[in-house]
Amino acid sequence: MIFKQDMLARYFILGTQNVASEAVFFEVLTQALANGITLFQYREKGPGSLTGSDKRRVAQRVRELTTQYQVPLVIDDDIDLAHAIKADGVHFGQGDGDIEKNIQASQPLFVGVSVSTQSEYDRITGLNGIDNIGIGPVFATTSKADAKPAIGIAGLKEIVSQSQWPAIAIGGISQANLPDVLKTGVVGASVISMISESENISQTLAYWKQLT
Ligand code: TZP
Ligand code: MG
Repeated sequence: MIFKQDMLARYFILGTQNVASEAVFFEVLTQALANGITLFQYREKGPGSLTGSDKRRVAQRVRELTTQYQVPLVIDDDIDLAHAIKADGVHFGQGDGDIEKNIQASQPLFVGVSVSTQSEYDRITGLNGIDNIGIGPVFATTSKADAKPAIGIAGLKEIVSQSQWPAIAIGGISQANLPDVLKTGVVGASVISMISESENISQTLAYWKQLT
């Protein structure tokens, strides 16, 4: 799949550790796919996450579902899995090893990189093979145990304004702060709990669509 920045508009992230069960994981994912997310990132990471053959089995089913709904699929920090299931992209955090080696090994898939601070941005400036960056956490988050300090709207704006790549915001994004987030120049927002904890995913996504 060719990378297009429109794919980043409504970027949903989920792993089985974010929800009560595998059944709930697929229920939430299916509703999100059916109601207008533009990209899905499978992020199986942190306490309670699956590994090995269980992760591979879930990822395979995620690939089938995303293909069915024609939504691009990105795998967090697992290049081998991304190639094995024919995902569309890979995403890396700053702690996920040598970034240049990761970019190389990910080709021809598209590549996203997380950036939390100015110095993290400076470290990747000028690198080839990056398609987008994710900036945050913008606000406090309960979805990532080892999240860095929140940078706020001002911190987000500061990095977005210099970014040579399409940038998305991440971390603590809610329906209430989404309008302010989208005014910073990002091409989209990425969320876990705004969708995974929504009582009405179709309504949440209808609201989001109408803002973008
Ligand atoms: N990276 C920075 S914050 C975060 C990740 C994966 C978690 C985002 O989850 P939520 O529930 O949208 O705050
Ligand atoms: Mg690339």
